[in-house]
Amino acid sequence: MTKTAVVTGASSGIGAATARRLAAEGFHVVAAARRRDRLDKLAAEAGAAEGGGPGVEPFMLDVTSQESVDALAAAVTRCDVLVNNAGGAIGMDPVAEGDVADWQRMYDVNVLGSLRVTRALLPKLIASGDGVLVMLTSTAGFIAYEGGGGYAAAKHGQTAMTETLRLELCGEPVRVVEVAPGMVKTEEFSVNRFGGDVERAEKVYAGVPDPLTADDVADAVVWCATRPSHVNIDRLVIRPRAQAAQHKVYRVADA
Ligand code: 8X3
Repeated sequence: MTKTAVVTGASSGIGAATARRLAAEGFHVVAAARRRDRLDKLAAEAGAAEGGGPGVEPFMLDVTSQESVDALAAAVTRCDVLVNNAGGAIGMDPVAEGDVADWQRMYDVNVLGSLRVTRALLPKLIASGDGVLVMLTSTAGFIAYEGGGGYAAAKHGQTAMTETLRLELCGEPVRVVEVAPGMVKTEEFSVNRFGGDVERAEKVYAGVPDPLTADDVADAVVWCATRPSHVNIDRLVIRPRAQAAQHKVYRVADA
């Protein structure tokens, strides 16, 4: 029987890379995100699923809409792996000037989005008899940094939710895994954070020899999700070698 994995935020970055890798591992991957054109491209490249077989099945999903998440739950008949990846940052305002709407949006996508999808698919993860829930958080889920207040608050919330869920599910056949990346250079994360300002986004990675790629993180996610059934990777922190700690980043001087 082909196992089914649901990946949210699958239209780009870590989500798309994870969907690709899970499909390559033989999963039926429900690649869920808002942008249908990108999902179709992903399915064409990674191999479109036929019926419930291996490959990618695109599904249009907005994790901030309960109606949309309900439609996902109705469409997915089986769920062995859930990757709550949809999320993101908006802005770098200091707390003193924190934009309430931006903070609400970050909480809605990162925390409540994960809650909506988890609630919707948890019965199927349990029914699978060997479910794995992977929560994509961030090192911002346990470390604060200047300008990161709203994002760190949301990611701390998501981390707390993950730990709580693991406690509450103890005894059920579901593993709860947190993957917390540090500096990852993806096509959209920083560009979205800075409202489309590509130049400002590039400065985040200026001179850093090798930030992580989406595929590096996807590799870690798939590794966690494919350990033997009794092995729960509680939290995997993954950073580039050039980032020894949140504020300790090696940069080549003249970059
Ligand atoms: C992304 C890591 O350092 O930009 O989740 O908050 S950081």
